[in-house]
Amino acid sequence: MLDLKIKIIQNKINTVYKYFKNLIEKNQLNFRVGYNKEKVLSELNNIKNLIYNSNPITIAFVGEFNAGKTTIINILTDNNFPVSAKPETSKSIKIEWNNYTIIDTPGLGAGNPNHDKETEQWLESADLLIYILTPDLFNSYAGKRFHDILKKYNRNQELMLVMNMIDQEDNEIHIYEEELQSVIDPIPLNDYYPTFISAKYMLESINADDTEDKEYYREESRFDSFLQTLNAFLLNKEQKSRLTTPLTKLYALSQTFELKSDFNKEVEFLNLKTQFFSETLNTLNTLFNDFEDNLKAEISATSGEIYLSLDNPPEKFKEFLENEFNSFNENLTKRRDDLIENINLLMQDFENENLTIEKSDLSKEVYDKINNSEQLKDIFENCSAQ
Ligand SMILES: Nc1nc2c(ncn2[C@@H]2O[C@H](COP(=O)(O)OP(=O)(O)OP(=O)(O)O)[C@@H](O)[C@H]2O)c(=O)[nH]1
Ligand SMILES: [Mg+2]
Repeated sequence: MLDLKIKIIQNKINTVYKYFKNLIEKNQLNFRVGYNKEKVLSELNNIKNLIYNSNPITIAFVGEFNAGKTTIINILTDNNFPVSAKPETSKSIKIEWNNYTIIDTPGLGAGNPNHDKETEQWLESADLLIYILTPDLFNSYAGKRFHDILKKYNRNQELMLVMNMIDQEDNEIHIYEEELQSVIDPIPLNDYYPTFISAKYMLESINADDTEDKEYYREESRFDSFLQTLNAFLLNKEQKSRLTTPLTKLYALSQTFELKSDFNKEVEFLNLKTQFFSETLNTLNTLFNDFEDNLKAEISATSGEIYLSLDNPPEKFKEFLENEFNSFNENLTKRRDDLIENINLLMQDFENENLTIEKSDLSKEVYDKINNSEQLKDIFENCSAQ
């Protein structure tokens, strides 16, 4: 059922794609430096493939040089790519991992423009980003660079923050959290799924012979919390990223050319629609987040009740347990039904709002213009927004 709704959104995005395709194929255009008609059409074709794509999504590990990107990827993927205290990775490396494609990029700020360029390409194009920082962030250029990147690439919704090398200082995690928050204000830090780890300790745990050492270093490395957060991040963002990536790319592509004739109204109309799609996606995402939070709350409430009852078991303990499980099931069913209902309401709003846009003065103006111009009819043929 959810799949079906996503299909509707995919079809709408496809309509926007068709708009663009006709616009580009049938018009006189001015291109930005480095672009021409063939290039734009071929990129557009790539975007079309993305709309319904089920290819593995790409996760780029980015951040300062020497922050431990390759070390972390090696641990995750059980590889042995070279790491070093000098700038080490110079070309991006692709690694297939659990249905994802991980990209190891060269670090930023090593003073090599080719490294920075290579990485910036992934900052733009990877589906999801994992930004690796170190506590060093706060006494170097790294903090400013991180801040600038957040601003320039506008990938807030697709970025996870990992602070590595916490073994280097003896701080409590909340100190790092507060410092990080001050760099990214006013965005709440938790939007970025922050985790704080030591890849070095994780390696020591892997290589330790002694079980006690293994456990000690594993705990100190905080790698388990990283894995847990990474899982949540991927689950939550994956579906959304599959939908927003083609939209973001269409938008970026629209910045590479301009029409020689006056299409301001059409552009305004398309922007209105794009914005409205992305708002719907955000709401959908919030619904899922809330559902997940509620689910966790139900689980912890029920297990809490049972846990407390163990100290002082009620007389009919079996019955008590049955009741607990029944009410847990009931609550769960209700939460699920609420979610489905909310999604249906959202989709209804989506249709209504779409209709309002279609019936607006702006829309009327655009369609009148199309109807009265043979050239425009040709362009928008077959792709009037349904
Ligand atoms: N103290 C400490 N050192 C680490 C940690 N993780 C990695 N290192 C070391 O930091 C150095 C850089 O690690 P890399 O994994 O090569 O870092 P990178 O981000 O891939 O570096 P580039 O490829 O140059 O961008 C190596 O000497 C690692 O052994 C950590 O958690 N703590
Ligand atoms: Mg590296």
